[in-house]
Amino acid sequence: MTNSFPKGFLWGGAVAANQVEGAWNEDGKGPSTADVATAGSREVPREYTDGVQPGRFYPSHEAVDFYHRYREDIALFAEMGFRAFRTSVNWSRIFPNGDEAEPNAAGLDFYDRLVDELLAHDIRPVLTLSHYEVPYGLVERYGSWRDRRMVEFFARYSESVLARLGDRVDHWLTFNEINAITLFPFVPAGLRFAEGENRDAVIYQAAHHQLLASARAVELARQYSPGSQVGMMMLYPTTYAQTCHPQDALERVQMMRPHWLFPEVQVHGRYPSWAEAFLRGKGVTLDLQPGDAELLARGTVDYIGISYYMSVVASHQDGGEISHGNIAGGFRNPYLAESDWGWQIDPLGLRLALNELNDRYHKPIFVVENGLGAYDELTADGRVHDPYRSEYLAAHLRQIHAAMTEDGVEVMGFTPWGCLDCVSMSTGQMSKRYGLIYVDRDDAGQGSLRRIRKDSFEWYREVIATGGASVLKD
Ligand code: BGP
Repeated sequence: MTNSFPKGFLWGGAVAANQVEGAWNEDGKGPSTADVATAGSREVPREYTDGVQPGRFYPSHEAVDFYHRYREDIALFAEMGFRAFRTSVNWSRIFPNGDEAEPNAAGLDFYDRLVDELLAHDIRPVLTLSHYEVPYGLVERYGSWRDRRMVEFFARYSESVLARLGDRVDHWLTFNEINAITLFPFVPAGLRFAEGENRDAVIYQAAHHQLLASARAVELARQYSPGSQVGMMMLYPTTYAQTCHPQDALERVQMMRPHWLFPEVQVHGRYPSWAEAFLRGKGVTLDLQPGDAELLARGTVDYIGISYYMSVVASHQDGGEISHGNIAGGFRNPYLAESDWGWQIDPLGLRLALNELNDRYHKPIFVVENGLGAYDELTADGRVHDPYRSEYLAAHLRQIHAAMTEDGVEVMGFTPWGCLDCVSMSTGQMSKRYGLIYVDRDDAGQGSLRRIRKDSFEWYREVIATGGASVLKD
């Protein structure tokens, strides 16, 4: 173990349904929040239109056509030696409007075939029930997660998925980056606001509904997928106090609270002691109903899934230049390099994240997202030479290994983000690529969709084949 990762370590890759599948209106699928997101860039924010508007370009509608090409893609994952593959089930494939009484059989059939294909290659599916898409019908009719009825709609959806796939899937995640609701509320939760409304009141009430829904899904997983492990999943922004000024240290705690709130509830099964004052400070009084506390207490998770891309800096006063790229906010850290999209690169911050989570929650941690969004060039030799990507991943893997061997953290596996190039969540671009596999498609949706192994593909194959020893010896 000192020179490699443990035998059962889950090496693999991760994507999300709405960013790879395409086929946005095939086989009965309804539109989702992801399907109303236009293409943007680092400078131009994506627009979330009111329904799908004719003449606009929506990158998720075709994405990289995984819906039709999953067999070819899974064969490539198997070639790299994947033991696990994380994707999500697209809610609006199963309940096209979200509030139907019965699921769409064709939607369930697709995930059934997908799971079987993975298992045939000895790759374990890691399935997220909700990854950044909500059936658009629920946004229009109920205002999405601001409405408590969403808990029942989600439970019905989860039950359909778990009943169908529960016998073959042994790793589940309930909500992707559940804490991101406070950072960009439309993408994970379909929230829109009326003028003058207290946004925090809407956000934290919606978050409460998601926490209840997550607990329901955990309970249903125990019933339909016995023996499986169910995780919560959060974006982890390691946060540094800018100076040793005590107020900066306090600021750091305050910046982390909106993130910690979620594992507090999902791991411990109750709101932490600081929650009430924290929410009151934002003018929020939660509508808690009889039975909520008991449900949260019953629906606790087995493990913590994290995405880790960056660290941030907290300061109680003007901390200098704001780091505009970092989706988690904060000030620029002069000690760190950044990606082409301004995300600050900090491998050691991942070791700190793993330690902090381990110290607080004592649960196994699965690094289900990490990676470098970068411009790639398909060169004249028909290849993509991307040493920057393998260097980035290797540096993070070394820190995971250090956390395991030197700090005693239990890490279950590593599934780098966007193992197959896909549509960027924040910008809608194809040119922000994370993949080990290149997909021939550009920002305007043009291209053959052909798959090409990047240099990082060969690198990762070697990493997996050697149980990680190849990155530890460098
Ligand atoms: C996470 C999301 C993913 C994903 C990734 C990279 O926040 O869970 O869906 O896309 O970030 O982000 P982006 O695509 O914006 O570069």
